[in-house]
Amino acid sequence: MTQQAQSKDDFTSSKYPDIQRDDRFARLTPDHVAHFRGLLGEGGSALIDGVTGDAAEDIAPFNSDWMRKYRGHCQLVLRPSTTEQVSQILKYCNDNLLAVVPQGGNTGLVGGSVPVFDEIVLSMGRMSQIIDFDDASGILVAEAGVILEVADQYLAERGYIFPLDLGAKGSCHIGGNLATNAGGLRLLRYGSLHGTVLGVEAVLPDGTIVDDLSRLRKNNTGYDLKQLFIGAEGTIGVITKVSIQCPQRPAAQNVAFFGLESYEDCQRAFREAKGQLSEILSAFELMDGASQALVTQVTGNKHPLESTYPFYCLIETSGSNADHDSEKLQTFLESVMDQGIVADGTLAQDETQLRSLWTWREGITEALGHLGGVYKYDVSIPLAEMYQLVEDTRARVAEAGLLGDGESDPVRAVVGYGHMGDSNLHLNVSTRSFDPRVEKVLEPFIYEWIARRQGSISAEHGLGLMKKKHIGYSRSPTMVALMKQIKNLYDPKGIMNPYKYI
Ligand code: FAD
Ligand code: 2HG
Ligand code: ZN
Repeated sequence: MTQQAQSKDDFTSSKYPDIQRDDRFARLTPDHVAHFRGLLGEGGSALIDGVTGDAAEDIAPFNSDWMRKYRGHCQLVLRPSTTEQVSQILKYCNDNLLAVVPQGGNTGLVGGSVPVFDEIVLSMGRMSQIIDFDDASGILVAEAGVILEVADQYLAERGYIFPLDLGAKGSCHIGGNLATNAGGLRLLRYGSLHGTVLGVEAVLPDGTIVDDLSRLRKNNTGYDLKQLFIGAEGTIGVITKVSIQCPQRPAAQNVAFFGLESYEDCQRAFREAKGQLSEILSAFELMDGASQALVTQVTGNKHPLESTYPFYCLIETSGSNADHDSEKLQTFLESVMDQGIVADGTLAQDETQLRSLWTWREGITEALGHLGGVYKYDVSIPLAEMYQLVEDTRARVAEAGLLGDGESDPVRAVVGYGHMGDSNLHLNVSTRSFDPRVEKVLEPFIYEWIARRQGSISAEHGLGLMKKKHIGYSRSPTMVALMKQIKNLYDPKGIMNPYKYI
């Protein structure tokens, strides 16, 4: 995926000078590198060493995040292939006060997966084995570095589905998905990873291996400690293995895509979809007209609907009977059109069309990434007010004189889309390049707007570095203090993913 090139000034440490390197942490020496080389073996791919030699080009992708917004100064990437190696690495880092950033597919959108200064990157890409699958129960056990799409293809061949799907599936790891508690496109149907994950194996900073790789659906024996690793964003340990309950793959899937005249109509359509499609509804996604215009601009593809509308919705059904489901969806579409809720709509006639319709929703993030820097806000707000945030932000950016079509206008567009079925909006401010003037107009305005409505400043992407200073908009001082206690208990020396949200 081509993104904008980065310049010297793009280092996180230059852009955010208020973040200072913690001098408690040791600086890497050739002796440290020799130790890791001894641990991981001489094999070429296990270690990328920029300490004793020049490895700038090889290390660059591990230093930069997917958005090209954050960039660190890491000089050493370690790529273990076993849990024991992860344990030995972390123990050594803990003993020697070397800071570590766990990294999966590096698709995170809040700057959590890359170093800020010279932290070691612990990349999980070589821990990519599927360990076990039980055909009767649907329980999959796999290493953390398995790519989400690979896991899903493995399951597809066995009649099952991974209970999470998202646009970055070709790159993100299931360990990274757990670490961010990713939500994705079908949370409406399969629920959160907090419910589907049955077990986790993780390594604590002192090298302790926590074997909680349960394959049990029910297990009420004290605190459910695995939950702490889900959504911890690499701040208390490294997830090395995952056990997850996978549902039966639906025999039939159908997709409808329609245009609507107002956000109120989107809400009415959602209400109708729940009523009429109930048990087969598996996704209800929202896209505004501005987001679709940008996807059209970047891809050059013909939009599925002839006319343009201020809003679009994508509905997916997943069931066991194709004829029954498509009849239901057809009746639904006729009903919402008769009621004047939906202005125009189309139904996918085959698998190719189904995939093509999905690209108009799934492909927004990638398309916008081609146009420059994107400020991303991933928020939960009560449904009735959800789109108002986009309108208020657009008005604010315009008022500040930052929005326009000219090359010198910093902001190209303010767009909104997201998982309407989960009241999760993605507000994206598409700029020609990242610009502190824009960031100043957006923050803390957006966070204050959300806090006033008791929303969440992070619905599914996490806090990372981006929202480190802003956690207080969604969590009380008591809760933040409890989180700090947990962090100190698991990582008393603070070596795990420092400078990030906790
Ligand atoms: P990384 O980006 O490598 O890491 C993310 C965080 O997890 C970091 O803090 C890192 O330190 C930590 N981490 C990674 N692996 C481990 C591990 N094994 N143990 C401990 N900590 C670890 N998110 C959604 O929720 N829903 C979406 O629909 C969605 N769509 C996306 C679409 C695109 C095109 C992109 C680029 C991103 C999208 N995301 C979405 C963001 C999402 O967070 C990630 O795609 C994914 O969950 C991160 O996985 P990863 O392996 O890339 O993790
Ligand atoms: C999605 O739902 C992802 O497409 C990414 O969560 C959202 O890029 C974004 O802001
Ligand atoms: Zn999302």
